[in-house]
Amino acid sequence: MTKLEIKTISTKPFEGQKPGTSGLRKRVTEVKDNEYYLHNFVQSIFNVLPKEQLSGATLVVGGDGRYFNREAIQIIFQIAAANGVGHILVGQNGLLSTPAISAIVRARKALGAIILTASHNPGGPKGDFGIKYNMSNGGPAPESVTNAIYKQTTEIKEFAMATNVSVADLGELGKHQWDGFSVEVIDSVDDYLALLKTIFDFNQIRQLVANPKFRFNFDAMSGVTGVYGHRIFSQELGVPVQNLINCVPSEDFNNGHPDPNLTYAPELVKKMKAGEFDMGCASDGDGDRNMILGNKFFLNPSDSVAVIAANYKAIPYFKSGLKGLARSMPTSAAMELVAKDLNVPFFEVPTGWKFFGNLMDAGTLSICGEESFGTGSDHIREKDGIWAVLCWLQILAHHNANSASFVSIEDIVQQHWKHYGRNYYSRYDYEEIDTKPANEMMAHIKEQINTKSLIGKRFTTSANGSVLEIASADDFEYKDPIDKSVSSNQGLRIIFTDGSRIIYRLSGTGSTGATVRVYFDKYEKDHSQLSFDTQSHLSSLINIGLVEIAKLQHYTNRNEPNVIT
Ligand code: VG1
Ligand code: CO
Repeated sequence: MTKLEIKTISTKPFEGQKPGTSGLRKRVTEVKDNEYYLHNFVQSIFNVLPKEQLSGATLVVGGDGRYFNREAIQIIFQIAAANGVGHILVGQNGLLSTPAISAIVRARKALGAIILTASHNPGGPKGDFGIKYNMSNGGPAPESVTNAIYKQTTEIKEFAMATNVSVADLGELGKHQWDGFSVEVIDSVDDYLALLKTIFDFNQIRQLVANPKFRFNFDAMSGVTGVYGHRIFSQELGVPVQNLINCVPSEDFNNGHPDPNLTYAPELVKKMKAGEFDMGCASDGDGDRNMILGNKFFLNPSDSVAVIAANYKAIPYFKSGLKGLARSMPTSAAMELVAKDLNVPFFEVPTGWKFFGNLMDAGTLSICGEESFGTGSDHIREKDGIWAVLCWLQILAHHNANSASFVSIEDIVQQHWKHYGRNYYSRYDYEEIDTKPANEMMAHIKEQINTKSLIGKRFTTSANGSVLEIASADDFEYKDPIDKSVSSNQGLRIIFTDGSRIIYRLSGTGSTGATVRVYFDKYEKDHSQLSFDTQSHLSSLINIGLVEIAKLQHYTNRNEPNVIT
């Protein structure tokens, strides 16, 4: 058997290799043009993993298929082999969705995974590259680990690589063997599909898909889920292939922005607005996000996860009940109403999926979500776009099993609002703002929080002259109930006496400049208040948030957000 030819190479630290909300995300140019940029980061990951665990371990490697992933995968093979890793499972053509990786790590009892994705950020030679480490539970590394990796990147002096390791054809399934090291190219979908089949009733969903009253459309946004869409929706569930759009993974997402929202998925949004389909869905570059639309109806992600939780009985996986429910802090408060109603524990965590993992591992969390089109459960430790689509298919199948007229997504959501009340909710994103003014604006808000000048402040709303009064304001801090670790500075919160909320955060997933996110949430219980247009119903709160409290235009010189959700 071929012996590994291991070399140690000297290097110098690069600045700024600090993982953000979800891994390290950088412009491809920065990664490619700086020799050993990627090598340093990968070696730093191995430097923090205990040697005895690393030795002979199995690692999963794959990504969303973006530009530079193929080269990066070969580099990871070489550094992993030199660091004692025994076995690497890599997706065919290097493709694995983030949720599929989580499923594979768990099913195959791997030590962890290296995921190559910048998720919803654009790709291509001028786009972004991303890399992230996941742990043996299949979830993103917690802050203690990412901080340790970052520390290594600031001190690194050398890395090791096995120069004779490479796999020329990642398209062919099978095993490549060296002395003490192997790479196995595996099917991108098999393990993940096997898991989904234990969660859902595929037969019941097949019947829904075959119902002529139900028209379904899926948009993979030229990301990795094209592969999964073909296999799961088409081959397994019978969706006609012509109803799968942008389902060929592309290195630059077909020159698009693989972020499933109302701005960046225009093709799908147009069809749904025209009433061409009863359910339209999209996922992001790496397949962990989902957007679901009904016929001429926008399903807000915060509502989506709350409705899934309320309808848990339709989904076989949850047949023995729910352990608990959770949402990220800026996500609308719809979820806790469901938790209260079902009498199960509820948790509010900071933005980023890594915060849900401990609760799931401790057996206290079943379903959770983020307003940013992220929805998931404890079947894995990542959010899961295809899973969310299947949840909705299953819920629709359940409601339509014995119904003469078609029960739509909108019908189900309206029913939900009647029972629980409605959280009008919107997020404004201001992208590519200079870091300085963005920080100054946040400091301006923080100052008002620190001096307690906001508490008791009253605003007369333009709509009907009613008064909104601020009850509390803080900088969100989270203490993990399981490992007791504390995460500070997780977003500025303004809470009003009627429960309305305004939240300010700076994005932690961008590669350059700053993105300001402002979130608005207003609850209405009265049945006469459930059918307003979201933007007009929130207009007073939005004005208070942008003008009165943040002085956003003054600081950022921006009139309009890039994206409104
Ligand atoms: C954004 C979202 C957050 C999500 C994160 C990763 O983070 O707001 O909810 O968990 O992206 O999603 P930020 O820091 O930019 O607000 V993904 O699909 O990019 O891995
Ligand atoms: Co993603």
